[in-house]
Amino acid sequence: MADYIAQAGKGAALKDKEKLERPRRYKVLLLNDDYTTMEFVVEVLQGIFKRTPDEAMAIMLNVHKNGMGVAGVYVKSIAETKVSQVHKLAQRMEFPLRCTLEAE
Ligand code: TYC
Repeated sequence: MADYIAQAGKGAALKDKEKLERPRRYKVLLLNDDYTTMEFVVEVLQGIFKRTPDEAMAIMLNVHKNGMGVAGVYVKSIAETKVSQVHKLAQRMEFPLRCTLEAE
């Protein structure tokens, strides 16, 4: 086979492989503080992260005890949107709740 055809074949194979790679996932972490109410955190976990009431309670208590915990894992754009939604809602309610992203 001509060299240029073999090269083109390799190039195409590489690009296809890249396209098939699983997109990177990001953990959305909730941080504990002394002022945000437990009730608000549970509401955030249900409303924004679509957790069941039981899951939301367990995640909130884990953050309360250990200082930090995972609210959910998403592709980057969704994770960034969730962080911004949490901050907007917390700001509106005047709670200092913080949340951040961490690559998985
Ligand atoms: N520590 C808070 C309290 O005792 C509750 C809380 C839990 C706050 C989780 C933030 O991410 C958080 N009221």
